[in-house]
Amino acid sequence: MTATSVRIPRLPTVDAHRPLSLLAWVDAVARLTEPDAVVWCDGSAAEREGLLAQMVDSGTLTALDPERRPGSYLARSDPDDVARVESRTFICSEDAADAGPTNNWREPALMRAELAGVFAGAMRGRTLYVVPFSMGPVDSPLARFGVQLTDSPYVVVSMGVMTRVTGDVVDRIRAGAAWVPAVHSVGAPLVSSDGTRVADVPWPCNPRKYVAHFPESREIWSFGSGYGGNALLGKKCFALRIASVIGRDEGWLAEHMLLVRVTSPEGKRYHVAAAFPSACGKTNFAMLQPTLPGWRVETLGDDIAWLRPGDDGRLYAINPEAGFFGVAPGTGVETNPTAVRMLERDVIFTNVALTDDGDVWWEGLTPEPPAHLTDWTGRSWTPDSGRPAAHPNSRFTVAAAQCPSIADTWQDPAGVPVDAIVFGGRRATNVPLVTRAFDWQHGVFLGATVASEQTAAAEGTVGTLRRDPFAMLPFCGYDMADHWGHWLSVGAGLSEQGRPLLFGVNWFRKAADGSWLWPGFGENSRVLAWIVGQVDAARAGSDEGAVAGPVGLRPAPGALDLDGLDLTDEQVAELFAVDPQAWLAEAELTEVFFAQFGDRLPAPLRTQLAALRHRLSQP
Ligand code: GTP
Ligand code: SPV
Ligand code: MN
Repeated sequence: MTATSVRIPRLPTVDAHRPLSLLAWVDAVARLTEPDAVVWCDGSAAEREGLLAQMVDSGTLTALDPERRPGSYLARSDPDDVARVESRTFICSEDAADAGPTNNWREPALMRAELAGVFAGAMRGRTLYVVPFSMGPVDSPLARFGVQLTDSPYVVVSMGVMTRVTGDVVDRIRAGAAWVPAVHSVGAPLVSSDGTRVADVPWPCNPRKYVAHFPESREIWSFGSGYGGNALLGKKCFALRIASVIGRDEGWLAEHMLLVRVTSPEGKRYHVAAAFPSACGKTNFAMLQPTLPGWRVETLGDDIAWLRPGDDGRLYAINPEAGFFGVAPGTGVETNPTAVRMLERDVIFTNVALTDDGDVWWEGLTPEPPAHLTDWTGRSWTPDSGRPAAHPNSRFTVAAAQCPSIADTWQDPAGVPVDAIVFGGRRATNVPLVTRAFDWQHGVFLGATVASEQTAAAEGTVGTLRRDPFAMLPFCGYDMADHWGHWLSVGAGLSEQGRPLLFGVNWFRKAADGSWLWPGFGENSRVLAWIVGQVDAARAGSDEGAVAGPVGLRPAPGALDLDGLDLTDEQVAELFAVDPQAWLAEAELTEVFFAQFGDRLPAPLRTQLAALRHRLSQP
């Protein structure tokens, strides 16, 4: 037998708590992944233009007609790379218990060894891009830095929209700032191990995918996918999974929430954050055009909020992102005219349909589809094709600054003071239109017990009901029950007057015939007006406008403005109906859901469940 030399790769180890040499890390990852070239990015317009042109050449992007949709492009992904892969998303904490029962835990040393294998040579024939980015305005005390290494130009350009990519971050890191190392490869090397060259495809990816997080060393390793939440590592991986752990340790909250400023007809301003699961209405709510006269809603964020207690006992929030990666289907002039205007130029669309004149279309953009399209898979499509033209999870990527309703304070480094926090899900039955929590602990219970029907934003069967506490089920980097405990303690540390009020909402309740009971979209301003009215009432020490029911406070008769809505008294009653039997049955499920957390379940949540059952059992 002849001795062969076997190269055993090792994953470059880093420790994000301590500044380490960025150069040494980039070098180590390059040695592991063997790219043809290493390119440092600075987020400049020239860099973006160059990458866009390169992707048009390679077939990754189709340039749209510059007359109709200037500066805009269409990407068609591999049909098997269209959503987040929750089953391949891993939390690799030292102790399995720290990941909790709702995450996929993997032993960190084993995962490192496995990743070292899949990343070895993964970038052969490709360019490794170094993308330094900031989550939050670079100068904000709430900002956090990261560096993503990727072999995907689509990811580089998308990161340039969704985060603040700038060389300033490299300077900060050199000066000693902490940063999160994030490595990404599409997992499709262009040179095979025997040295033969492989032809590239428009959307390279790998059927074997990994989205791995190391909470202790605060690292991210993602392999095999080019899709948003799997590949744009500043977003869900950093700003939620890793940031939730940093927030736990530092006393703040990283949440899957939109953020808006609401101005009343009297000119009074409020800030509201809302957590709804993926594809359950955050972008739409963040951009809503109030139908109530005199009200104004301005956008600060549509997906992620970082909330930190201030010295004055209030909770301050920033949107750590710089762009929107929004769901296209359902976005139309009737539902979200603001988004339609936002998408007029400089947009990257992924998996929508292409019109014959070089523009885009998706279900819901116009009431009637065009007579002919090229669908998201590149096939010819007509209205009688019997399949959607755009993928249900097709998306747009666009700069936040381009949003017509963006608030002038959206980049305020200090953040904005939050007055109300809303939790919601997609529930055809049971859950009322709006409920105000009795107090903070009850509100945490409302957040912890959110369930929602599965959407197309992740792999899985659309429509099945699943628990999605705080809309964070796929995004919490540590034990979910600890997350609830953290919420309880953050709330307890706020001042009585400064503490936001907590609410539950459900825009998705259905009538017996399957139609929506509530018109939604701009009409949600009616609910928002009641919510901020409750903030005023609570600060004045009153419960005016609310009446107590078994599941929480609801609008008193006449307190929710329904003027001009085409709703019968029966329909309004149905919107708010609480069926004690159905709720008691759901309480059983909550008990089972809670039980998996064992001793980590905070005692106040057990108390809340008992109190709910007690109220439901009252005659
Ligand atoms: P992610 O980006 O996945 O986190 O989604 P999101 O929470 O931002 O959801 P988005 O606002 O994109 O809405 C998803 C879908 O829900 C779209 O098809 C919308 O048209 C629909 N939707 C949003 N708001 C409402 C509403 O008030 N009522 C109804 N019936 N549908 C809504
Ligand atoms: C979500 O799924 O909640 C999204 C899209 O906002 S992704 O970036 O893929 O997570
Ligand atoms: Mn989201």
